[in-house]
Amino acid sequence: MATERTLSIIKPDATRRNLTGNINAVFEEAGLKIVAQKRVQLTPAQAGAFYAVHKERPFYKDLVDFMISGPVVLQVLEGENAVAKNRDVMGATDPKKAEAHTIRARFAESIEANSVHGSDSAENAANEIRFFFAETEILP
Ligand code: IDP
Ligand code: MG
Repeated sequence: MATERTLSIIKPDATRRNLTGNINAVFEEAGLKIVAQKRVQLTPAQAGAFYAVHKERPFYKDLVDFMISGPVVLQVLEGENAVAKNRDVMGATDPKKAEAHTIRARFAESIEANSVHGSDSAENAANEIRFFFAETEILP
């Protein structure tokens, strides 16, 4: 298994409830190392471009509004199989369908306000990391 990097976002529902540390503990206990992290307020343009793949979906506008409703924590996670491992610890998109130990089962408010984003492939991870971070900001 190769060492990989993935992009994680702690979403506004979770920053609002002061859950950054609880969520980071899950990543670290799973063997994912937080090699870059910054708390930012996304602009509408940034959130819209980041989720452009969902532009035609009925939930797109609400999703962008939600993602700019408060600060997010942008992160690069590194570890063995980091993309799949992060998806495992996140749990299913809909917290009602997520396994009990996962971040979304434990912390998410709804299918939209589901506390975390994680890249879904190595290729998307590379693009998403580049969207938010300069290489000099990533410190393994
Ligand atoms: P993922 O975050 O598990 O990869 P995606 O299908 O890529 O799920 O959807 C991106 C985000 O859009 C979700 O995390 C969630 O915030 C939101 N979303 C997805 N499906 C729905 C829906 O049916 N209603 C409302 N929001 C949704
Ligand atoms: Mg996705």
